[in-house]
Amino acid sequence: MQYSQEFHKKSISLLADQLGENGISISSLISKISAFQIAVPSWALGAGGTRFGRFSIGGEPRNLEEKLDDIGLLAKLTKRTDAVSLHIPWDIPQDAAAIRQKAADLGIGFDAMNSNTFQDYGQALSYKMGSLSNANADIRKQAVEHNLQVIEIGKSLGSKALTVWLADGSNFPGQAHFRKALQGTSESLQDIYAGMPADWKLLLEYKPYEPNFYHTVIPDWGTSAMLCKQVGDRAKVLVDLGHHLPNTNIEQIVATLMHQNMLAGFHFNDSKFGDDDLSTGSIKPYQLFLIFCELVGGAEENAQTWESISWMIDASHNTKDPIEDLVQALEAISQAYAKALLVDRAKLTHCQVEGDVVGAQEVLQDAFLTDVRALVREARIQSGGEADPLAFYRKEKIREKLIAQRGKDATASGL
Ligand SMILES: [Mn+2]
Repeated sequence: MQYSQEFHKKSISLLADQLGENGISISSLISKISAFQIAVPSWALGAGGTRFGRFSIGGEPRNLEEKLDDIGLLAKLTKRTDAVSLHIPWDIPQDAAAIRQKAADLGIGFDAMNSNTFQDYGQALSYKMGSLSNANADIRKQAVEHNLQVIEIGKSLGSKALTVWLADGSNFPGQAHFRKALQGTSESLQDIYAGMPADWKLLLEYKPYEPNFYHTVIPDWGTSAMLCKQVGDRAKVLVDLGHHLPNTNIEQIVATLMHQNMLAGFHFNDSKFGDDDLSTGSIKPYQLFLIFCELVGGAEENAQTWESISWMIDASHNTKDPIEDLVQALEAISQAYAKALLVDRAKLTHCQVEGDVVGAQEVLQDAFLTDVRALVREARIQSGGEADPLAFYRKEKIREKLIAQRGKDATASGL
């Protein structure tokens, strides 16, 4: 919706009055929203593919340098991201020092490194039947060595974390030995963990199905947490919002993990049916809000510190301009966070103790239904970002400029 500068000022002052009456300071909200930065994955900058096709948006980044340029642009417009999450082998830097310098010049750091043992890319042994869990010890060893190489590349860039997502599993009964697959995975992860610097953390992702459809070695948060406990203190569970069966109570999983200080971080996206990787907040914004309520509550009640959690977008699809999509995602995440900060937690606790179910729901709805767009915009303006990043992007014809510079058929690496 179009808005004038004057309307924005009126909105923010009205909101300040309303929140002030409830004892909430707007300036402390603005500083929290401004400080909250979400990493962008290198594979979200090109049009995503499906099993059926891929439609290039044009002007996609052709190499790591151009991916950094796109994230630098996003950072400049939104002030909501300050890091990139790289994927190896898609993003192997030719000159790590030069890449690190370029990123620093753009105000971009290196978030968690992602290994890839879910496809073959010319390595000696195939991952067709799995990687860290493979029944063949030589393949497990090769997969461990790949992860160790990813750590080395990450060290050269200043990253401090490794994310492991395993596609390992089976498509038919009898294909895999469940217990041996878990044992192999646990031992492989221990070998990887032993090769990690002492200030790194390991983020272990889970997913119920796909690409395997009968069994997945790490299908859920419980299995991931169990493996992490076998591996070490710096191994924790990564929650990818799309990696759940329909209607799973993800906010409860978040609370449970925080209760055990086992939440490593997030992969933000949204879904209607499965691992759809749709834009965060586009399908289930109330769920996203409830997840943030648990995050804010868990941090305030010292279950786990806010700073110990990693934040990243993991979305990619084939019908939007990827930069516009990321602007929308960063906005949706900031809004959900801002709304969760508005929850009257003392009142909520009172309602819980008194058994006031209606009152508790009102507390949450009050926060969720508050229009925080002006607040998030004000935080962005105060940080030096664009008041309306999407409008700016379109007005400046940035995609057209990227197409002129990189070509209509330029394709980013990824799926
Ligand atoms: Mn993910």
